[in-house]
Amino acid sequence: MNHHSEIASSTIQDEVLTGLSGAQKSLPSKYFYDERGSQLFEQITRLEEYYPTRTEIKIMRANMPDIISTIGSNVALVELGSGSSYKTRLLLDHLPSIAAYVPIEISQKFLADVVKQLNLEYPDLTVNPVCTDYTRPFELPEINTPFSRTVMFYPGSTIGNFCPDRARRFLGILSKTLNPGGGMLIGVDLKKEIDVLEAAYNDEKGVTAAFNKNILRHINRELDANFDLENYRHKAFYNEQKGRIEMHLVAEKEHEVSVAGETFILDEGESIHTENSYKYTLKEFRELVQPWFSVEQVWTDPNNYFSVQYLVQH
Ligand code: AVJ
Repeated sequence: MNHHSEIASSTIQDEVLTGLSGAQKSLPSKYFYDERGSQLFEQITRLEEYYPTRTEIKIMRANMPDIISTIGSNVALVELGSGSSYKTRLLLDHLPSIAAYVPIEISQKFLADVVKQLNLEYPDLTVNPVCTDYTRPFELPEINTPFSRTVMFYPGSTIGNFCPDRARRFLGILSKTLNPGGGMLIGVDLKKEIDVLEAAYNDEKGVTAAFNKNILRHINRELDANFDLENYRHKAFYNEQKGRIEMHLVAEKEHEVSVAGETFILDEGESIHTENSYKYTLKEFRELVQPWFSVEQVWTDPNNYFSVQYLVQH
């Protein structure tokens, strides 16, 4: 075991045990994304009910010339996430010149796969990957060609996984990594009718339910735990007061589970909170980023379901 994975495994153990020890049990949503979880998420993005991905892509396609001229030429493009998405390719295909493309991703394997693929598809593109947890302070790699500025790409409304306070602090960390004048192209899901929101997390085919339960399978494997997926049902609802979708796994009967040598009791009906997905109005998001960024441009769809925003560090 190398040094890095020792750190990583003690972190997952601490985080999981802490989450399960609270009055409201919880698990960190980043642990959805093992190989199977990432595949399930891919399936979610193609569901009829799941509007965010499709809508974000439509917004990007419809406004590409404007987005490209806003970003400008010869930038260092930093993506938070491995950059395996269709959205990354939209940018790479349309930006007239990119000094370097820097995908930042915690999984060594996902990152290596993407770099290999991008080198094949974009032989002239300089790819400078960084393998790290981008939610912690990090440094950008040295970029050997001159570039106009650094622009981060953070699509998918992944920012919605943080509560507003943590989102603001996280954006503060990112703004320190950017130079003044640096930019961020970010996807932000918007507040809308509750039934549209709730349907997106309660699909007919049960893919979101399988995605939610998969976090237990991942933790079973990583931490030598014995969650029985059959004991849980998927629950997702919009918490209007907090402005977020909450996902939970609800125990259908009282039972015990052992995780990394510790035993936890779940009562019948007790839930494990697995994810928050915050939704914003344009005004709320503008105020959230205000300590570090000005919102320079906002692109939306005709229904105002989703937004793609260009933020400039000030
Ligand atoms: C990847 C965090 C944006 O919150 O909509 C999808 C994850 N969870 N369905 C979201 C997710 C359940 C997704 N994000």
